[in-house]
Amino acid sequence: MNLVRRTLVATAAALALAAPFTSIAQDFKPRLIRFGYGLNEQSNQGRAAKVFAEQVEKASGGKMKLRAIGAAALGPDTQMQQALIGGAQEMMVGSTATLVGITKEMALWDTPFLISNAKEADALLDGPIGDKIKAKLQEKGLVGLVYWENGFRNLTNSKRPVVKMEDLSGIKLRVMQNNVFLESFKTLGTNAVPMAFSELFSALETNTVDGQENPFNTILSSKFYEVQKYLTVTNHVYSPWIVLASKKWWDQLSAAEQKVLLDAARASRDFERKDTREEAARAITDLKAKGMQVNELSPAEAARMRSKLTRVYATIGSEIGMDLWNEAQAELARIRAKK
Ligand code: TK8
Repeated sequence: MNLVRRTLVATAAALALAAPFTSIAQDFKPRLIRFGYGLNEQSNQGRAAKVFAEQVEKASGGKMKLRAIGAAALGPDTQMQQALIGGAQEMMVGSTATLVGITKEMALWDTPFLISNAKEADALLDGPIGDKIKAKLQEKGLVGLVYWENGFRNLTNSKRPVVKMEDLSGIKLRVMQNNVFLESFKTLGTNAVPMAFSELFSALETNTVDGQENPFNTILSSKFYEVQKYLTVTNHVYSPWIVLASKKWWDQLSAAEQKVLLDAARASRDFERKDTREEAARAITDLKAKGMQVNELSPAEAARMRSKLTRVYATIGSEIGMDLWNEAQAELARIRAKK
């Protein structure tokens, strides 16, 4: 290497080193971001929130501090959503199901048996349909960053093993604050009661309700096995979580700050899905070890429940609009054809 080239290389290297620091000074203000979530720190939600916080802090050179606040300490999902819209809180992660009152298109994700495996979930949520629904949040004062996996939901109760549909009759079942879930579980014969997740453990403990439905991960991390004897593997719906920002607040951020949050949100999503799937794969064994009695439905009973539940499809179609419903079905067909 001659001297000129060597000098050029050295200068380029020095610039490359210096560049991130100058841009951090210019593009990043000190920010404190409150990131609320509903489950506890030891849950899949808590672990991914921690990864998100670390990435944000690292990528902003310590300028942006993301404080992850779990166990609904900032309020249940619906309350945090309102705080974001008003600009009183910066960020959260929560269920899409509790967002339906704000953005009705979110009800697509409540469709029983819409998604049948992880590959379909990722492709649909991260593709044009997921983006379109996420974009609808903006006009309501929210920014949707990424979808995390809550997971396939299963049924627990303290009364009896659910072997056939009739076993559900009269069971007081907590559902999320969402009409599709309410209608679905009424259709199956339960006495369905909408309730915030933050009230659920004590409602189960005091027998205010007999049962609930959530993914294996949540049944484990929220210790529902302490107050629920029976677990029925129903996989009746795939639930996403969504990472949200207050639009009022988001619009004040620099492009560099927004990029840090988006990149970190994507990294947290990839971590969260992997972690959730690994935990879910071990969960039945773990829940049995904790004393739960687990049963799978016979194919005939599963088919009966399924055909009852698909009756709510008409309600969802009219709620989200038939155009979006048809687009989602077509997109799913494309995903399935790809293999
Ligand atoms: C946690 C909830 C939870 C959801 C529910 O805040 O409410 O049952 O599945 O994950 O969003």
